[in-house]
Amino acid sequence: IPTPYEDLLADVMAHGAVKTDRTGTGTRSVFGRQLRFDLAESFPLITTKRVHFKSVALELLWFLRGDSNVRWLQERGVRIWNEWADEDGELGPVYGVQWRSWPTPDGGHIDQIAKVVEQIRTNPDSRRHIVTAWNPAEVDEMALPPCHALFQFYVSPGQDGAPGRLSCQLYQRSADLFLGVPFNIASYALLTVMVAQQTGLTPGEFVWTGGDVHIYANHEEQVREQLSREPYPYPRLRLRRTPASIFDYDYEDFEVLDYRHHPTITAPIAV
Ligand code: THF
Repeated sequence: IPTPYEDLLADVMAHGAVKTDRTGTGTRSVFGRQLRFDLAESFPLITTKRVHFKSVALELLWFLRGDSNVRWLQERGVRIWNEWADEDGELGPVYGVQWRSWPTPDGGHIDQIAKVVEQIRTNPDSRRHIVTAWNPAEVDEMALPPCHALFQFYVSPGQDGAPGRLSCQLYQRSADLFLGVPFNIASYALLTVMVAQQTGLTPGEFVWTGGDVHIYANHEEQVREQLSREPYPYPRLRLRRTPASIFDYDYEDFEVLDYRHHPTITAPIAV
């Protein structure tokens, strides 16, 4: 069983430089790492602890709504963005806003998601299938500048009339390896599967590239526990229907099959 995520946890524990950070928690940190997951084989939901897929999926649907307020998540029992919201639940122009309505200088807006799906369909060989949440003009208005900052899709041509394969690579500038990264991997793997379905392609690879990859000082005990566990094979993901567009998915459309995992490991989130 390949365990790139667990190997990276061990790498950072062994080789991470002790480094202070914005939150004052303290980390062990390395710079520049890459993980690859074959989405044709299975769905990369980490098995050495329980990952709450429902929160992952609802967060992704919330990004795709173009939402900047945590209320929609809270109404569905998802609390993972509460710490950063103001008293009205606002986060500023974060992921969803940049993905769906990047402001242009002339007062218009760019729906990067609608555009990239259309481009994958009509011009699969393009090397410009990019969505960026990193808007330098607006980072200072965001409750938190984007950690998963930019992603690119890539279509491998199908052989002998078979459908092509859709891959995705994410650049994550800052990676909370124990708490955030299992969410981030599952989130982009899910997005890739959805975009593949919408464009008539089969899921290819998800490539995760991390910038500052760190383990917080108050997660080290949890990581040691996690590294003592034997990984299971990843589960599979099934889509129950083909929605009319990338914006029409519901949580009930996703079915995770055969998710065998070790127990939850709780840890405090650095704010
Ligand atoms: N800030 C920090 N310090 N780390 C992050 O990973 C992170 N994010 C988002 C924004 N700021 C961040 C928030 N994402 C959890 C998971 C993801 C989050 C925030 C919190 C979390 O607490 N997970 C728990 C329980 C989750 C649940 O049951 O719903 C877990 O055990 O996984 C990364 O993009």
